[in-house]
Amino acid sequence: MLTIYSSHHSLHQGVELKDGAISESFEKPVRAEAILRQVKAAELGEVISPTHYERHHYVGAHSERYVEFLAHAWDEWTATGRTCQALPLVWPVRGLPATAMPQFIDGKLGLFSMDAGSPINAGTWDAVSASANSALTGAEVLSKGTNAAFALCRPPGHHAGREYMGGYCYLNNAALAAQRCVQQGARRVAILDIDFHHGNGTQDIFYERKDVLFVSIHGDPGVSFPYFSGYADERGAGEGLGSNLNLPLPRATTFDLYEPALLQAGVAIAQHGADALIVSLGVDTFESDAIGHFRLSTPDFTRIGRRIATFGLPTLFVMEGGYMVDEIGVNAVNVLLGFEGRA
Ligand code: OKP
Ligand code: ZN
Repeated sequence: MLTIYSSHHSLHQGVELKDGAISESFEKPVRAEAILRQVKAAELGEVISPTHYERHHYVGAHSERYVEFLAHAWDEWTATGRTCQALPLVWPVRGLPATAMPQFIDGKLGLFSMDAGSPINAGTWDAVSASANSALTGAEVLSKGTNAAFALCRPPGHHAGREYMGGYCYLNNAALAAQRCVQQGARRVAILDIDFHHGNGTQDIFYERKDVLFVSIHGDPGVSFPYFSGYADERGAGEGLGSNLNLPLPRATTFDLYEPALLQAGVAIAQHGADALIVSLGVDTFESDAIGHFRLSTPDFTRIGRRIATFGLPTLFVMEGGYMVDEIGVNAVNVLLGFEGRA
């Protein structure tokens, strides 16, 4: 299987608010480096760099003003004299009108974010655009008739909505790939999100569309991030009604409970009549993950890959979460080896 990877990801090193203090983010460069190491150790296949895409390719899945905000946020932040990472501190919650876009960067940071989990620093845009370009390149490869590819994206993307960043995410890599598949002629695309956290951003982007099915298996949002999205009764709206399927599972879910959800996802993907499948591949469902609360084991990831292969679709895997650096490589690559029938 072909892997698409850019070393530019390491230009982004975030911080997060944890236990009342600012500290290094769980979402850090060694994650992607560990996965790349395992891709090579397992001889998964060739590793290529992404093609360059101008930023208008990000518009569609995202709004133009949001893409422009991301591209210029660091310059606008430093123009105010600050050199620390940029974080939002005020949000347009219910009751605040938010009719106009603020001119000042602090206002824009709040308008275009869902939480304080996506800091912006000097290298963020380079890393974020390289990550998006990896997913776009993967979609291109798929559209040319390849059966499977792996976009080793970092930062992740599935919490990023049409007009907001959050949860370590900026541009929605999986959504951009799905959008590219449609542009290249796929009539119907399915996105299967197996990260521990609900892919609220991907759901947001395709909620009113019927050509892209979004299916997500994740920790019950009543007790897990992102809390405000991911419930089973969110089924899509307008033309997209019925094209969104959330399968929330309780804390401490093990494979015996996970497997039926995966089977149900497969049925929905078959019913949708998808020509291509994008998998938002998070391995923070691992039993000892630092922020996820499921209990999947390393061999369970191979089983997941084997099961996804039975869906019989050209498949692009797009890396999302997973926070145990020692195991992230083996767990992610096990999904890919299982898919290929090599494990
Ligand atoms: C990103 B992805 C942990 C708080 C969790 C954000 C989680 C983002 C997960 N102390 N904050 O879906 O893996
Ligand atoms: Zn996650």
